Amino acid sequence: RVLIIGAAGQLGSELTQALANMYGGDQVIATDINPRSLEKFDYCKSQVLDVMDQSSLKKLVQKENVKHIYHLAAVLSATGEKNPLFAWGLNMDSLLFVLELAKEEKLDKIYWPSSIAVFGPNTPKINTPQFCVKEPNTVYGISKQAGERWCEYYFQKFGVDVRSLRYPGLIGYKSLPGGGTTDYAVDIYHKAIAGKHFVSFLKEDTLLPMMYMPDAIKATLDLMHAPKEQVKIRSSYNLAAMSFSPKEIFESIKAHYPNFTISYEPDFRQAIADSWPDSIDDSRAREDWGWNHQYDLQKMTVDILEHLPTYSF
Ligand code: VAH
Repeated sequence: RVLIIGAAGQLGSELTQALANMYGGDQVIATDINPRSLEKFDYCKSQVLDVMDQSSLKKLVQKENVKHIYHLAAVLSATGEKNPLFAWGLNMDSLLFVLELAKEEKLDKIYWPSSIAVFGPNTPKINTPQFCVKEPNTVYGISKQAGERWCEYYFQKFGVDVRSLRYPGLIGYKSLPGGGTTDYAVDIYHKAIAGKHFVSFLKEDTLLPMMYMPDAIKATLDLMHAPKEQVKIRSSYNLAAMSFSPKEIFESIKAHYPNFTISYEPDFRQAIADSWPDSIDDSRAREDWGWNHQYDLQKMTVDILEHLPTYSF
């Protein structure tokens, strides 16, 4: 069976559906700490799980004969800065336990998301390479960098088949904006279809690597189903699709909503965004296991504006 930890999150909400479509709902167990959030998982098995509750997690893995774990639970960048030690504890202790569990229970595969947040202010900003200086200055980024080191360690030392992607900002319409610095790009669509003015917490020219959720789901499943020998990088793969700024995404929406308006009020999240790259070189993912993105900004905007107005949360 396939276990998703943090299934009700932005990535989990869509990845769980994709995994159930692939393996059948009875083979997928969606878990999250928030009981109410599990109501939407009527197409697969679901159960409340606090990822920090290690004995419950171990019992669940044994009882349900889990062979794959997608560990998606984490505190994101902006929220993490408000509660650094809690964010570090949750992000790190939970990963270490999942890796140890994979080793002890001889699980087949583990998936754990990393992020462009592993890059810091002195990382090359344009076409950021797969291997480069990484001095992240957010708790979230520090936890993702440390997590990458642990993933590679458990693969090399114990043969745990853990795989990972450094996601850019993920944009989707099936979950509400969360605690991410890139979540302005989710919120902007909600404001547009509600006929409201949008206040951007990032400056208009803040370029960030971004990806539409269907591309992120495809990359995740492509990586997890690639033959083992093709997965040559066991820290985490750079992954990219597009880069845009608040002004550019606003313009792409305004083409469909001519009366839409924006203003810019940068806050603490500007410094986080400024510490991240403008664009990412993901040639290794494309070479090693055939990654290829489908969505650019215009195509994403058309798809979101088509679906969001009638999507029920
Ligand atoms: C965040 N959405 O903003 C996440 C992501 C690259 C950004 O890691 O924290």
